[in-house]
Amino acid sequence: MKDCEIFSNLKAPCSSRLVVRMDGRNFSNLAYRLELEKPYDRIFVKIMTDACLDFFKEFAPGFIYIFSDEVNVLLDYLPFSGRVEKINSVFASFISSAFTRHLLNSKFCADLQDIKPISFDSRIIPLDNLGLVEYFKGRQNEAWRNCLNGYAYWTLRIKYGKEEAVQILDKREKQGLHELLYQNQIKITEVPSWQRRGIAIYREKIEIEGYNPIKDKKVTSQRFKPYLDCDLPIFSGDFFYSKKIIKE
Ligand SMILES: Nc1nc2c(ncn2[C@@H]2O[C@H](COP(=O)(O)OP(=O)(O)OP(=O)(O)O)[C@@H](O)[C@H]2O)c(=O)[nH]1
Ligand SMILES: [Mg+2]
Repeated sequence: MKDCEIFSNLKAPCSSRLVVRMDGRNFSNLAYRLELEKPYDRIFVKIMTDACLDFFKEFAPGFIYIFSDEVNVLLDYLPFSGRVEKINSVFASFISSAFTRHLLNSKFCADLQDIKPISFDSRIIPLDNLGLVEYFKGRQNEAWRNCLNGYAYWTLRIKYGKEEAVQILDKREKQGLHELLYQNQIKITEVPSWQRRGIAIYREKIEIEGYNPIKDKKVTSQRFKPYLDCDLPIFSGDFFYSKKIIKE
């Protein structure tokens, strides 16, 4: 029967770095059932980032980028010998469990009777250094589109039904959306940076003061701590190289 496990030998190439992208399954329905604030719910975002901090501590990736129900993990190493089935299944189940744990500890825990078990899908994207920068720029553009559309959609929903709002959105140019929001007192370029540009987790160097009893003097040492960055710049090569997320 082992012969039937035909995908078990499928391996990611060891010459590239890997991004694993996970996405919450049917989270539109979850948002509806939990009555999340629209377009952004701070408690939902905290549950997502807390789950990702658990992930960061467990698997020590180089970088995590989060927006909406999407988690992008950049790995510094090849886990599970690069076995695709193993990486996808372990990572997606870990993030689903971590998310569920934080959901149960949140104010939503009283409303969970009608909630189906949480799941995330997962896919692997092998990339070289140039591809990595382009990839994360692309995901950040998607976060921005998501922000613009989210605000525009929920502004339209005040006056229009679901289908009508979608139809109006489909017809409007990007500039038209800015104007629509502006007329409704929303300056989209001034909403919090984490809504426009997403959130990241990476290692930040910190200095720790200590004491060396042999030399009888104060010493400083350097440690790396996971850092939750809610005020990201627009992604560029500079960002990834200066933070040592990508090395030359
Ligand atoms: N109200 C609210 N909804 C959110 C928030 N973050 C994510 N969502 C919801 O999550 C959905 C994520 O989009 P998708 O991944 O395309 O939709 P999905 O329903 O998860 O569909 P699949 O991923 O294909 O299973 C959005 O459409 C929102 O409905 C939030 O902060 N507030
Ligand atoms: Mg989803």
